[in-house]
Amino acid sequence: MDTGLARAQAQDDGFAQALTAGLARAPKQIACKYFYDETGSHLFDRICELPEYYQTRTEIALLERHAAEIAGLMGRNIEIVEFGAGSLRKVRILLDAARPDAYLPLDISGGYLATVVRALAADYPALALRPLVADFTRPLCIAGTARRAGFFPGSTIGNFQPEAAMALLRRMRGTLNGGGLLIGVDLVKDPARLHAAYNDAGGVTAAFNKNLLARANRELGADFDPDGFAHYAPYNPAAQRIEMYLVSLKRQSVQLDGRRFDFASGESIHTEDSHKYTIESFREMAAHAGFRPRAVWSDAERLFSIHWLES
Ligand code: AVI
Repeated sequence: MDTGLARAQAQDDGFAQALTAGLARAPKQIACKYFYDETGSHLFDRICELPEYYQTRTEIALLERHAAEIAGLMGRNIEIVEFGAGSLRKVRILLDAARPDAYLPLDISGGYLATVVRALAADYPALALRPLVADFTRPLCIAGTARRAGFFPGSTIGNFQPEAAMALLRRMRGTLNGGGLLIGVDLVKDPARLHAAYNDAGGVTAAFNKNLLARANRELGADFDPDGFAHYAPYNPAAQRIEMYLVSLKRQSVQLDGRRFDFASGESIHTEDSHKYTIESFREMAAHAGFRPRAVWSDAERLFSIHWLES
């Protein structure tokens, strides 16, 4: 698991209401945070391992290569706050290098946080573990005055529209008590490479996308026919983003929550945008959000970037 958007739980995350409202809109849409029920989180873990999905392994390699420098920039006596408790593999690199006083994983899922704490407690006996059940996309207040290093890997920032991304960065900045933010950002690149990453040969991303329909059937008693929809994920070069859709392959109707939703053949549900940035465009956005962009690390192919932003 890689992201903060991940691990949204089946309990009551507003899926029913969001889906009925989203299907009533033209064009139809649903927020991408609803991908991450248990099945969706497992599918996302598989995406992170795909040969076509360069992001996860590139970010991990960057963290490993630059851990000492990152730790130096973070400084001593800090707390690390992770926005969306993500891949333990990534945060362990930081915990080992920066040796913070405390780790505050922040996630919408209390169950996942308990797993994180259990996994880390044995290996880091001196580390204070302070899990926080919270939705980091909402206004945030984290008690305490210690200087913090925020951690937001996985290019989850790309799943927000630029205005919302800027607002999120601003809110994160407000929780750092004068510290900085370490953030992973996927880069603009050859569209063919991006296209392959979201249209993998094994069909895992397609299954991840269609799991939204299966989830609606499982949890909400809807009657979607997942085979009646196609996964469609083109790169939009003007907007510099991958757009993900579920496209109806026929004229069909779906029952959900006592309501009927009609689909024309070819009509789509917009399920995700994944924005890509240049190093410069991201630094500019971070500066608009009030940060001072300091260091940036990227791989030789310029696939992915990690930024250290000071507040
Ligand atoms: C979580 N997020 C950064 C992923 C991305 O690349 O935008 C989600 C994803 N969607 C399809 N593949 C991966």
